[in-house]
Amino acid sequence: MRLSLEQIISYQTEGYLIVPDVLDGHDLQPVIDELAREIDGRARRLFAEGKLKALYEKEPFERRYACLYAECPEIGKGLDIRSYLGEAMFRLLGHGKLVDVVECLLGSELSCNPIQHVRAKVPSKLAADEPDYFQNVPWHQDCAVTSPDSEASEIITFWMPLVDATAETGCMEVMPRVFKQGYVNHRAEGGTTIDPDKLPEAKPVLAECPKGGLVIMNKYTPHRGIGNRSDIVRWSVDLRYHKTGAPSGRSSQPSFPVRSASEPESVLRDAGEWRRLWQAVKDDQGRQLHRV
Ligand SMILES: O=C(O)CCC(=O)C(=O)O
Ligand SMILES: [Fe+2]
Repeated sequence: MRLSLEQIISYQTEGYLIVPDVLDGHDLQPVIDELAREIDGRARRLFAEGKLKALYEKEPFERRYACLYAECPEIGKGLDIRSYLGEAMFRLLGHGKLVDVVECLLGSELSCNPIQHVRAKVPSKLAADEPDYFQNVPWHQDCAVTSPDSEASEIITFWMPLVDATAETGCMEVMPRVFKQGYVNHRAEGGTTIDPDKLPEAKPVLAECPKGGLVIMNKYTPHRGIGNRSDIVRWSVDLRYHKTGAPSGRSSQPSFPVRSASEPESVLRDAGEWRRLWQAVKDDQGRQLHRV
């Protein structure tokens, strides 16, 4: 799929764009199956340790993690793309249908940025007493978690839900047009978030997005995740892309080419190599590169 001129202009004017039907169920199923296996493995370990009373094997993907989490929040400890480094997830990062959309905004020399997450936002009623800012993300701009040497880099966020993201399941809210102001001061307390007295006054827009769609955001667009009032887990993946060679904002973590018109053979197709690149990174380096 290519973005239309209207969509490109809308992205450039508003600082975000919602694009439905980029991927179909068939494209997403390998990632969902891989996540389901990861959750199953975690559940079996916790069950063996006596921390879970049941495995909830009959529950569908959208529900099982919530059932497990309700009994044992440890199921989600450290759960992210870089912790399990799945082959299907690697294929999604460079998926042709996704990269075609990226190309419409950034040209044909493209790298996948190392800031990449999978999030399992559980129903709010199950949320632990301790706030979890990875699941319930407060107002921020994505540039706040990049190093300042990437200020001039266009790093675009591609957020995609693995279930329908609605006001009920806990989609994002975005502030349109505000990106033109550039970086707004953030603070680390309360999850990397915009200083409350600096919060722009723009009226937020609900960024509902069906499964298979994308929410694309400028790195200066303020956004947050709203609460999950449903009974299902709001699974989502958020990725970022930048032009190959531009500072990624995470120089100590692996970026890799996903498209190149000038050197097609430079595109990384080997999931094993991607894993090795991540395994060579020390654990806490990403956090140190945040601005606050
Ligand atoms: O998934 C969410 O609710 C927020 C994610 C986010 O902030 C991002 O993808 O940049
Ligand atoms: Fe974000």
